[in-house]
Amino acid sequence: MTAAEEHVLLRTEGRAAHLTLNRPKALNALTHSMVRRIDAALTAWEHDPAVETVIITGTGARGLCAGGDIRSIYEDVRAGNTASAGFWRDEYRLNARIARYPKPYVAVMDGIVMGGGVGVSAHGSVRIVTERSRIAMPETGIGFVPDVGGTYLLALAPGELGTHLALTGARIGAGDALLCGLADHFVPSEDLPRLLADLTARPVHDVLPAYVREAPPGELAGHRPWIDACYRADTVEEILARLRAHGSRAAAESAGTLADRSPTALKVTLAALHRARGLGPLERVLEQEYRISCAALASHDLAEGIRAQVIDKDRSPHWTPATLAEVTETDVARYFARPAGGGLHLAATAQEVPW
Ligand code: QUE
Repeated sequence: MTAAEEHVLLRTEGRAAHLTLNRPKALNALTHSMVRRIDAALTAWEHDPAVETVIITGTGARGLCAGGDIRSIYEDVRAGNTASAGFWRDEYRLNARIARYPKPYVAVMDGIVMGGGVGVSAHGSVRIVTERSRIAMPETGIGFVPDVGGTYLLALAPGELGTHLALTGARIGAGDALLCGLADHFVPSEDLPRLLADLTARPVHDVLPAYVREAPPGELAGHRPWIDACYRADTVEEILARLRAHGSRAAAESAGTLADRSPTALKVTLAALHRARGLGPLERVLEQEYRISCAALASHDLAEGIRAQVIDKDRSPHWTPATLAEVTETDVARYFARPAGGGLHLAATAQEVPW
């Protein structure tokens, strides 16, 4: 068995085809070979008349997927290599493919679903959350910027909730994921085995209604007033000033979180979200994220952030530049330039594919 064969289990059961992320010691973090294997399975199942529904789940008790294999990215950056660009190319292409997949793609977003895990789930057509769901785009904490279509999804969230989630990397539960448009249905985790068993015999849209329950209420709806008031600003400096001036504990806590994040990542993230609002389809936004990711590969903060959060786990990254004031508009603009190795080009929509 190759590593990819072990790390993504493929099986069909009746009418359902299962993708099971199976790297539980790394919280199912996605490697390049896992991305390629998922893509190959989607190709095979797309043309297999016996397959009616594709389902993605993760093994282990902790959840679907913690993100990308950022240890490999760390080693790549440290060695001055750019293999990670090839990983992102295939990963973002897969994210777009999931969004356009012609069969129901059921994502079981149970437990931890972060970064790359959001990319292989939140673009699906049937996104299920449970009482255990913990969803986040935490990239600014590793000196990176929300990718895998995260800036597309968060730019579409109500008001400025997506700006808050992208900048702070805050984790949300099921109710808030539904509110923010990252998920469609709440199903209690204890009912998932029966739901998946039913999908072997019947279409998802027939089966699902009997399992869907009202989600426990989230927290963000009650925070909309200060989130919208503070985050609807043109600069990170202005957002931080408004959060500090607001006077509520919640706003002060968010200000504290932002103060710990990479100043460069914060400014690039805000610019990426604002630009995403005018880019149109997911594919255009993924192309922008690819330019940003390639630029981040040459940055100081990405390697330092991964070191501090995942390698050494000292949780005290030394960002360079260390303050927002030192990050210039020219520094930010560099993240939106065409990469030296060429950009990513994705067909805009299924309709625009020329056949
Ligand atoms: C931000 C991230 C990631 C992260 C922590 C962050 C991420 C990721 C992991 C992760 C977690 C556990 C593992 C692993 C990677 O942590 O993307 O290999 O075992 O994959 O603050 O974006």
